[in-house]
Amino acid sequence: MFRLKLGADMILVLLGLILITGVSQAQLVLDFEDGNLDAWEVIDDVDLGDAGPSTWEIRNSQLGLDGKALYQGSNIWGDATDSCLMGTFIIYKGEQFTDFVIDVDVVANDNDGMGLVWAYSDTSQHYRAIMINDGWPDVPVDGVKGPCMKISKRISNSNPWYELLGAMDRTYVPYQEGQKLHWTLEVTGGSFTFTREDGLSISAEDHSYDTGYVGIQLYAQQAEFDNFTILDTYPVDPAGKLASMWGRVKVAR
Ligand SMILES: [Ca+2]
Ligand SMILES: [Ca+2]
Ligand SMILES: [Ca+2]
Repeated sequence: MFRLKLGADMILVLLGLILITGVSQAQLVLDFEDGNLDAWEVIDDVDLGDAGPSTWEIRNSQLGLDGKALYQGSNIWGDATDSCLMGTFIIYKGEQFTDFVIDVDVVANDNDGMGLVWAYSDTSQHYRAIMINDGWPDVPVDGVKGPCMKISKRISNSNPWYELLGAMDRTYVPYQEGQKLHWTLEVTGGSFTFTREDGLSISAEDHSYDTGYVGIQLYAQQAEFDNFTILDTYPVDPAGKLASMWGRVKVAR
């Protein structure tokens, strides 16, 4: 008959295991210091209006970030009718994520569209949070004209491209151009919260897409990015992991 006697030391070990498995989270910091963009894929959107292709590169920061930074210097923008803030993506292909927190340093060299994308499968399937200080698009297909910040779901590679999930326009505060900015995006179980360094924040919820790649989207914007940090917060079978670790502890005794 199996008998388990829980001594105080065993209880401490078990509590320690629960703590370790419960909070064990992998963090990835992409600081671009190795000059290597092999893990990233550049995708310029379809039917673009003007000024492509994109020119993503790693350069020594010229805008006050740390050492080397990711930079996009073209003014690539727009679908043919310029209706929904499209341009270019750079997607980190090293790993896919479900629940996570992204932190990134940003400096904008223009007043146009920039933001993050996630649950990215391809140009027709992902989410984005994007902001713009300028007054575009002139005739927005989703009804929200800049200056604004919004969260959208990409649903097609033709009109209407994106479905609006959340928007801020009258209360939007323009970001500072030429200054070091910081963004945080938290994604948990289909809830999204994008927060800027000045506290301006937008949230939305959707459950169409879950796992996918993460990256950056620009519309007519030149900007540097650095310290692109991804904290994976998705619990990978914590019960199974705990059971197997507990089994090893018992065997060891
Ligand atoms: Ca750097
Ligand atoms: Ca502009
Ligand atoms: Ca521009």
